[in-house]
Amino acid sequence: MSQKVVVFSQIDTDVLTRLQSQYDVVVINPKDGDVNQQIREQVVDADALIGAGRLLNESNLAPAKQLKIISTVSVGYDNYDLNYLNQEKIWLANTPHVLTETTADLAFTLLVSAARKVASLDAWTKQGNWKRTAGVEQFGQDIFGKTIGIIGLGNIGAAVARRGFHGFNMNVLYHNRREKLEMAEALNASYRSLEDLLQQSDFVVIAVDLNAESKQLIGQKELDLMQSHAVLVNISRGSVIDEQALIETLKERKIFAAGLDVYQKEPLAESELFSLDNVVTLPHVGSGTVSTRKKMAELAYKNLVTALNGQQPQYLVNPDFS
Ligand code: 8YV
Repeated sequence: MSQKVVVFSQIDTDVLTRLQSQYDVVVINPKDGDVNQQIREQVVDADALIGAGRLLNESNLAPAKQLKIISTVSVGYDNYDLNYLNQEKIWLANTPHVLTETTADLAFTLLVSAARKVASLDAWTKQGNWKRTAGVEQFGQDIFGKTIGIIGLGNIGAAVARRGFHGFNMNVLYHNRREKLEMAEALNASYRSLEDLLQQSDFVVIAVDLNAESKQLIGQKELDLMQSHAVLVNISRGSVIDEQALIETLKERKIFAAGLDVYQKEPLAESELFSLDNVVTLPHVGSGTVSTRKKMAELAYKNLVTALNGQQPQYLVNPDFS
């Protein structure tokens, strides 16, 4: 009797084909009706789940009788109820490292685009507004030699720091739950309190994991500490920022601009953000290159197969269900 794998979101086709050659695979298709109901029905005799971007908790996992692992095609895992998975002794495996540089590239893409008004000036030009030499209305902010403040000095935050220091000769500040002295020294980064980082940075990049401590970490009080020429970039999770406070801050032009890849509710179907010319909005594409998503899918596949073969996967979020 082959083991059953439920695929709960779109994954790399090569990986899907490999799974289908090894296991009894069921692919959840939103066109077939309510996805959570499909998960509840299919998870009953499933041995593994693979996918990303969906809330998995007791409400849709409770019927599972023999679920051994959820292999997420993501490094973040805030959309999984880890307490429930630990209680039910269900492994959660993720895909760190392979997406670090790609996501850091996207952070700088947002930083530069927001600083130099790339998105709004592209639209302005294409609408035929360029009638004479561009003037102060079209000017942006310098980046080279400025100060970048990174909130969250994990793998992605460190990659952002390297780009700032080596690529743009920036003065690198960081805030983290705890100081990372060795890493900071290697990155030429200086620790600051959150308040000092927000006050001293020309560019603030949020690269934290979403957890109880970082949820709503950046509210109106924190935004009000930023300089009027400063740019805020968020590549972490939308819920790290009070999104309405950010909208008001941008509407009142209390900061220069923002570059966002993540939002409190995704997909972002409608938002006041869409009417603002000082925010760049991307659709959660931090790791969104073909090669990186393939690497993530292959790593998630390897985690799943290892677990179904009775061994402990390399990248377990909860190795001892703690
Ligand atoms: C994922 C991400 O593709 O890895 C993460 O945590 O945010 C992205 O790389 C996204 O989470 C999938 O929904």
